[in-house]
Amino acid sequence: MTQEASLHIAPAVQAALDAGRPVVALESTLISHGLPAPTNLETARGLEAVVREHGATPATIAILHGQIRVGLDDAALRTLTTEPVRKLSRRDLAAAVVQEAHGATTVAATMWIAHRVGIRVFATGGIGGVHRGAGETWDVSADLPELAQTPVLVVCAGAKSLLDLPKTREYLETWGVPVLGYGTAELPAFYTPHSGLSVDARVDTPAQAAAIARTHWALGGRGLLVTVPVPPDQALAAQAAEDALAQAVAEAETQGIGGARLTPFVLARVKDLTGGESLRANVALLLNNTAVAAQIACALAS
Ligand code: PSU
Ligand code: MN
Repeated sequence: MTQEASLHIAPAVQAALDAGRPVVALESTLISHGLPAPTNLETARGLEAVVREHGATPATIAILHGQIRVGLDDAALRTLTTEPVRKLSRRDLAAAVVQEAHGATTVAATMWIAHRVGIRVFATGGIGGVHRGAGETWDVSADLPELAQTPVLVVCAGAKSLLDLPKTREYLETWGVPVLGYGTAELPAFYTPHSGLSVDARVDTPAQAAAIARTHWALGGRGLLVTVPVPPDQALAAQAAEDALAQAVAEAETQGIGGARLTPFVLARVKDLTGGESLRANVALLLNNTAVAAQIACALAS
């Protein structure tokens, strides 16, 4: 398969996989399109450091010059924050490879690549989902069908209320994706710990999450979500988050911004509208999710 020629696994990641040691995949869309500079590069480095501190190997995934890369060095992380980089979901991978482009992978694309190389745990901030108004626009993130078909455990802080959370929840139920709450029985809503929606099961330790993942896979299940509330001291006030998101979504609509550009636009607007508070919350929850993912990866490997 020609695609193999364009897949490169970093030696440290390959060594860990060969030895059965824990590996945590990290996505790159949040670096290139989700966070502003210079926070994005600092965060990319910080997430890798957190994985290492917890005894696992980080594997940040992206496409550089058309090559699928699993595990990035610092020069590659810098490229993702300084050069033009496409946002790549599943449908975009082949064109980026053939056209030798740089691309940052979404949750969907990262999950798929992680699975292909044998990585089972992946940390991110928030997943994409069913957008508000999806009845008209049909805007449903490719992250959802990927969770339905690819056996990777994804650790996130829930999804933003920019999305239609009840519909997102329904989609996951329909397609058999377990939604676990880490230390909570309520689905977190990214900037805040509360959505008013329940999770399918609560877990309180990495070992409990790992046991459910193992059993889900043994039963023929595919993706699963572990949702971790934003650390309480970093959470946004619910109303402030809701107001900022509503205003950003309305502005996107007025300006005709939709599709793949919607989430990056909304994230940037919410940051300005909250005076940077949303950015602090975003970074804090990313670091926290990544620590939980590394602990789960260790539990799965033992
Ligand atoms: N949510 C965030 N930050 C992000 C994303 C989501 O808080 O950076 C990114 C993730 O990479 C996710 C993608 O997979 O947006 C979903 O985009 P879309 O809705 O276009 O599928
Ligand atoms: Mn979309």
